[in-house]
Amino acid sequence: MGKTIYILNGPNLNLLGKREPDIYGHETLADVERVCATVAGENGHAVRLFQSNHEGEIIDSIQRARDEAAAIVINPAAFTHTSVAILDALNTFEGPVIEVHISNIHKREAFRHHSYVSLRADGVIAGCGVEGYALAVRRICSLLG
Ligand code: CA2
Repeated sequence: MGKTIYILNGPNLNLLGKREPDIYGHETLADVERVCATVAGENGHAVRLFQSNHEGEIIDSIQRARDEAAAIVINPAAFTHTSVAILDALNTFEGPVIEVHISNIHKREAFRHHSYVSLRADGVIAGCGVEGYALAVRRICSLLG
C-alpha cells in the first residue's frame, strides 16, 4: 500500500528560487514538491511538503510524522547546525530519515560543517542542488520497498 513521505524544510527555504540563485538555484519549493511527488508516485507513494521558519513548528511536524508518515526527507536549513531539539524529535521517529542540503555545506564556512541531524539521518545528500530532494525520495522508496 502507498505510504506518505514527509518533506520538511527549515528557515528561509520559503525564499527558494526568489533570492540568492547563485547558491540555491532558480527552482522554488513548489517545484521541489512537484518533482518529489512524481518520483514518489512512480513508486506508489505520496509526499507532503512542509516549510517553517520556526523550530517548534518543525518539531511539531516531526511528531506528526510519527502517526502520518513512513519516512522523512529533511532540510533543516540553519537549524542543522544548532538544533539538538530537532535531533531529539527525529530520534523518536522510527522510519528512514534522509538529510538534504542544496549547497555543499562542506565547501562553505566551517560552522556549516557540523550537523546534529546527521547523527540520526540514514543518508545525507549535499551539493546536488534541489535535485538532492528527488534523489532522497528515490532512496526512501528503495528503503520502503
Ligand atoms: O544548503 C542547504 O540546503 C542549507 O541547508 C541551506 C541553509 C543553510 O543555513 C545551511 O547551512 C545549508 C539556508 C537556507 C536559506 O535558504 C534560502 C533560499 C533562497 C534564498 C535565500 C535563502
